[in-house]
Amino acid sequence: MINTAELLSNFERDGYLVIENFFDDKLMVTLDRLILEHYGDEPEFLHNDEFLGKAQTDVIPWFPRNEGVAAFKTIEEDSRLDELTSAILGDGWASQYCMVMFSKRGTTGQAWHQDCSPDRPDVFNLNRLVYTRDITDEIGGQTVVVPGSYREGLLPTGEPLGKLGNQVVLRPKKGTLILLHGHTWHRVLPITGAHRFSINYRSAPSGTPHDVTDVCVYRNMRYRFSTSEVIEERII
Ligand SMILES: O=C(O)CCC(=O)C(=O)O
Ligand SMILES: [Fe+2]
Repeated sequence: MINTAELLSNFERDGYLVIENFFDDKLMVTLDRLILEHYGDEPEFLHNDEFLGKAQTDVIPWFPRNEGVAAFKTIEEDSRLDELTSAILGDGWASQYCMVMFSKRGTTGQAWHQDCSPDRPDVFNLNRLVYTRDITDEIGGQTVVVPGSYREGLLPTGEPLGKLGNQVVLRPKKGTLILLHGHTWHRVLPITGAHRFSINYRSAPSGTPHDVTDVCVYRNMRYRFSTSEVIEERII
């Protein structure tokens, strides 16, 4: 049983929620296998060198729903997830896309960022992150967040991989659901022990532009993915 009212109030306080054992093991094993099959042994980075150098973000995305991989639909249809999402985003919220983010062993993970600009507090995305295996300190790739930061406006300029005060390290396990407000300051720690991936069912409140996450805010720049360009240098 999930207590939606309590979870909602925690989400509003912190800008994120971690719920362990939300999804059953069998589904996690199936999705995990499909992801490994897709990437194979030597997946290639998609982004250009400028992005990889400046953003210090080593991820290889895959959109399995665009290729009609049916197993990934089960999560979209989960009524408990639907109820929680409605509580957070309100009626008429929309699903944006399902994206797997894969990081190879030995890569930097993801630098501090906000998925979209916090200029307007009511214009944001919600990450609904699913983990098909345990993220342990041996593997690395822990997700790091600053509680309540989604209400603090712009991510401060500074070291893209530096420590932020009040940061909290999350270690999601197989079957964990993390709900994360796109304005929350967050990052992924370096991947040291093995490859690491998460599945993100991005969603947004009714009326949010579909390309709301096209421009991502890092501590040293704003970056537009659709045109692969730095649209603003942020002076550290
Ligand atoms: O994979 C994670 O744990 C976080 C991913 C992330 O930053 C995002 O989906 O926006
Ligand atoms: Fe993010």
